Amino acid sequence: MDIHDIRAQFPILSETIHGKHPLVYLDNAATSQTPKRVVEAIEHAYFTQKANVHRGVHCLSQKATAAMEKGRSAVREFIGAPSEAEVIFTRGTTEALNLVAASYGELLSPGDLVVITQMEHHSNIVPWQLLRDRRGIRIKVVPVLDDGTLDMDVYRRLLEESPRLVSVTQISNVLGTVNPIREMAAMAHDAGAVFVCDGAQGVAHGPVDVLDLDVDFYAFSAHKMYGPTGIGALYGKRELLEKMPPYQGGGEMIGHVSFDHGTTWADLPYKFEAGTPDFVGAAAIVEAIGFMQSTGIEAMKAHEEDLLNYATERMKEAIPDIHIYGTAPHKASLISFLIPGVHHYDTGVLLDQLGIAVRTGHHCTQPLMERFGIEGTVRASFAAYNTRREIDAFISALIRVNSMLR
Ligand code: 7TS
Repeated sequence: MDIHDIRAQFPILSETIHGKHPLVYLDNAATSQTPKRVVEAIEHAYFTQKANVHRGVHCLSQKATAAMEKGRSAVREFIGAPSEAEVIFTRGTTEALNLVAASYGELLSPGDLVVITQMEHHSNIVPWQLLRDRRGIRIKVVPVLDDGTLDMDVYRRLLEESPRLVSVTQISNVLGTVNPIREMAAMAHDAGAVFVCDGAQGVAHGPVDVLDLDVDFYAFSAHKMYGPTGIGALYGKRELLEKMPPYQGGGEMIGHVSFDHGTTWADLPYKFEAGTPDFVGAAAIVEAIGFMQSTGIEAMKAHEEDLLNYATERMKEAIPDIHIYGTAPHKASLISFLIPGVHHYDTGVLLDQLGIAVRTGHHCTQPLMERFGIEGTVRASFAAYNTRREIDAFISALIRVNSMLR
């Protein structure tokens, strides 16, 4: 992996912050930066083939449609889905999870059990709570242990209660914990439950194969994997998608509409894609996947692991009593931490003054914050283009923050 070559593809990485500090972008778990080839694909789509998809006889519409469907094929291949019919474009992970909760949720009955975990992002909690309010399902939660791993004993016990559905994040956006998704999905299936995986953090940090994981649904966002914002996808097993009612109604998702003879649905995946889709974003996903594949997904993972280990060691050296949340043996490249006695927000603001972009707050995981008895953390999250030199700059800045605020 040639880091100079990679960085050259991201013009923003050469920007300065507050007019003087080189940008050190460590907020990749929120959104990654975008390589030129993705932005060029967006420009190309707007300048040369902007026409509404699927409904045009004219050349531009056909080009736009072909580009969007090429995006779908690229996604299918990228996540190892068997068929394009099983890849539904959504606005992102949030919409994908809402789709499952709203639509698969229609197949659940009052009293049915849904199991989630204490480390879920709000987008994998609230849709199930909305479903509970609407349909009277029950929700039970797998707790998080002190090191940030899931309490698998409780998971096993909850499965004995025959849940209908289990929904778990592949990687915690706060703790970095990489959950044993394949094992958890197999256990859920043995118990007769459908398994949903929130891949928002997982998809950018290692190869994904939905067949190997044997998940029933997999949700992710393109903007966290070097792609455009506003688009993501839901993979779902065909036999489940076939049974599910549409999520939204509108153009493109119908077979035939009639006031007198009933309305029928389009085939998969269009049944779940009402309205004009983000066909430009769908076309540009091809380039985000291309970037990841040409860089090498395993090489990126190894590089990020090196950054994680280096940053963790250097942080502990620099501030021995720093508190790191999430120390699971399998951990993705992010570190949530607090300097004792210093508010996470103050740390974030001062780091920003020194050119370091980190995220502070509850990271849309308030139940997890409650579990650890805190309001929020500072989170540094790494991507393929980050370097050890940037980690050094981050640590120097952290040392300054520590000496100023304590
Ligand atoms: N699930 C997880 C695990 C996430 O980390 C996020 C976004 C989402 C779902 C929602 O994704 P979206 O693209 O639909 O918004 N996480 C974060 C974060 O950690 N900081 O900002 C967004």
